[in-house]
Amino acid sequence: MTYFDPLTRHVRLTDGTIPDAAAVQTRRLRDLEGLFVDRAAERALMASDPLVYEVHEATDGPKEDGHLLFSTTVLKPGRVGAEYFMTKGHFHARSDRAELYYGLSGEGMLLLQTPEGRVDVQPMIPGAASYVPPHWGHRTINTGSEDFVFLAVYPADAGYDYGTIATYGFASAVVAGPDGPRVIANPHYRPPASGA
Ligand code: S6P
Ligand code: ZN
Repeated sequence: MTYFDPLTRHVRLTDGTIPDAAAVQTRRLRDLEGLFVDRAAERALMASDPLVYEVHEATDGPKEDGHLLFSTTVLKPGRVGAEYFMTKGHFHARSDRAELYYGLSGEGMLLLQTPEGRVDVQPMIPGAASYVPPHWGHRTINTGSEDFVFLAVYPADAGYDYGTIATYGFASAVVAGPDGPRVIANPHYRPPASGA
């Protein structure tokens, strides 16, 4: 038997970074093209192509059944029109793989959706531990005025299916309303004919 060595990573609570991160993924507005409700506002902001979020991947452990991976997401504050900055959102390539999110700083929402288009929204604040059950697509949204940072822990073989969200979208979007964040229907959502 070959054993994988235990390890510890320091997650900085001040800004969500992981000093010994194996990798840092950067997502700018260009990487989210076509995902926001207000396409004119999206085009207008594209000229400056702002940083929307970073993913700090703690380890590069084996992407195999039985292992876990963990990372932080640092989602910047900002809006495209009335809609808050958000992650691309994905299903897991192995869609039966679950995940746990833990809010570290700032405030946001976790938007979840089944392949048939049933939506759920979980508020996320520091200390909130939110469960993403198997088969739910998931996206996070920064509804605050500071960085929204959370830790994600997921099976190493979960993988990513971005295509389903890119094709059909989420049925809901989160926008700034007069009294704070509002969940609205996404006019661009195209329900899958018989589940994605
Ligand atoms: C991985 C987990 C997160 C996201 C990250 C960025 O399963 O859900 O680490 O990858 O929040 O979101 P996205 O949708 O761009 O991967
Ligand atoms: Zn995930």
